Amino acid sequence: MIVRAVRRPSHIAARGPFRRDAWRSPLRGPWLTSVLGAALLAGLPIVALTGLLSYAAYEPALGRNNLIGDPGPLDFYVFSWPTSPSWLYALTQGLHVTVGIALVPIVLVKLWSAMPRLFDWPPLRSPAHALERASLALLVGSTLFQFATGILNAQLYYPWRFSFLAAHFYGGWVFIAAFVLHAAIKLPTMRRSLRERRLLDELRRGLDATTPETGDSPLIAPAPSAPTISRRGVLGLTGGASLGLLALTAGQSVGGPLREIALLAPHGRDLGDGPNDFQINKTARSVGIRPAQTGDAWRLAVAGGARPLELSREGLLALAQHAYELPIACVEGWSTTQTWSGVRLRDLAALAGVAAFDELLVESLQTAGSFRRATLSPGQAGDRRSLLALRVNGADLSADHGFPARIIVPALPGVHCTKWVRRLEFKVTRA
Ligand code: HEM
Ligand SMILES: Nc1nc2c(c(=O)[nH]1)N[C@H]1C(S)=C(S)[C@@H](COP(=O)(O)O)O[C@H]1N2
Ligand SMILES: [Mo]
Repeated sequence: MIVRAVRRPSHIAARGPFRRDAWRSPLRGPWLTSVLGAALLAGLPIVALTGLLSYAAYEPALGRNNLIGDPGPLDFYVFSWPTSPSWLYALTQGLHVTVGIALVPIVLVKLWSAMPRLFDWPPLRSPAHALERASLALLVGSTLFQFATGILNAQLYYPWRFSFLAAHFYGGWVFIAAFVLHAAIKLPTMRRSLRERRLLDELRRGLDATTPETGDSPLIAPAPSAPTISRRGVLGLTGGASLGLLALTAGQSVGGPLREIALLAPHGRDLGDGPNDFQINKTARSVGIRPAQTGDAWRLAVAGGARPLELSREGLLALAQHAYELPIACVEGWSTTQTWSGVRLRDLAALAGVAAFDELLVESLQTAGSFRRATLSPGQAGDRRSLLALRVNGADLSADHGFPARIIVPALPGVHCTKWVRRLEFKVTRA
């Protein structure tokens, strides 16, 4: 037969990690992998969904704040990001980053538990097998990529040349597709395996009672070595590490006493003085804001209406002042709630004779860097709590917190709470 004449990979002996008996851990098996898989099935969808929500939150006017470029087919926005509740973005992005970080140990141990499957031999048995392996490669690759880029970004560390947002966004879609496929394929196996052993029983078993799983799963070592840790030990260490990361991270978003132990929070926690003593991402000096620019000569321009304005800080302080307790919620997961006071954006619009607008363009004194401009939707600029803030907690804004004026809008991602505002332009973009 012709087929016989072709030398097929199955005739080549497996070597190294491709040999099934190279994998010796007596703990590996579908049950352990399923328990870890179930934890990820609960946690990863939260991370993926809140990631997409973050993308939507950036986006008051389609395409405007999209740093990636023109909206494409993956950029579906079914709603305009709301301003209530004011802590919405602090919650969604806090979950994204905190749950993501807490899942790290589970992802790694899950990868360890399923490792033999990454070394299937022969590597490609059939078209179906090839497809399954391709989807696994995408799943593992995109997971590692999302975690690595996300964590480094939240640490403000960019050891790469590509755009984090574009890479993390499209990587997110690859992950979602591969994850849904993987979960759908594995769900029956997972349910069957979880029924075979009860978690509570397994948690009672010490090292002595730790025996290999039984069955014909390729995860089970054909020649297991003696156990050096129980399944209880592995799950305890993994869960403990996960809870430990949670405890050291959550405080940066939750606040209160937990903030004191948010040791993994990337930013210093005592950068200001008195009422201005709360988190600072970028200092005035670090982005090149000079005291001369923010002194008496500073004017706020308000454009786009029938009566363009130039207002000094005194002029702004002479207008009706309003105070609200609102969070700044950074895309990197941390947030901080303070009492801001200043002039309502909608009052400024009215004063400048703005009739209707599609977006509010905010420009900073800052000339370089990504966060010097932002656009707000009419809903965001029109909320009565949306301020051009001049003071915080009863004191003038400090230079680092955006003196003379900064944007504070409920539920707005922190990146758009522009500091050192120089100009507001109410724009009509639709004919
Ligand atoms: C399963 C994995 C993940 C998926 C599917 C995912 C998805 C997303 C998406 C779609 C965005 C919005 C991007 C944009 O606005 O263009 C985002 C933002 C973000 N993600 Fe993830 N992500 C994942 C894991 C993580 C992890 C583990 C971290 C770690 C801390 C993380 C940190 C971040 C940060 C900091 C942002 C905000 C970036 C910015 O706007 O500057 N992500 N994520
Ligand atoms: N002009 C300007 N405004 C800015 C930024 C900036 O770098 N420049 N950083 C933004 C980001 S990312 C956040 S989270 C909030 C709060 O950052 P802060 O702690 O540096 O004030 O301010 C935003 N406003
Ligand atoms: Mo931020």
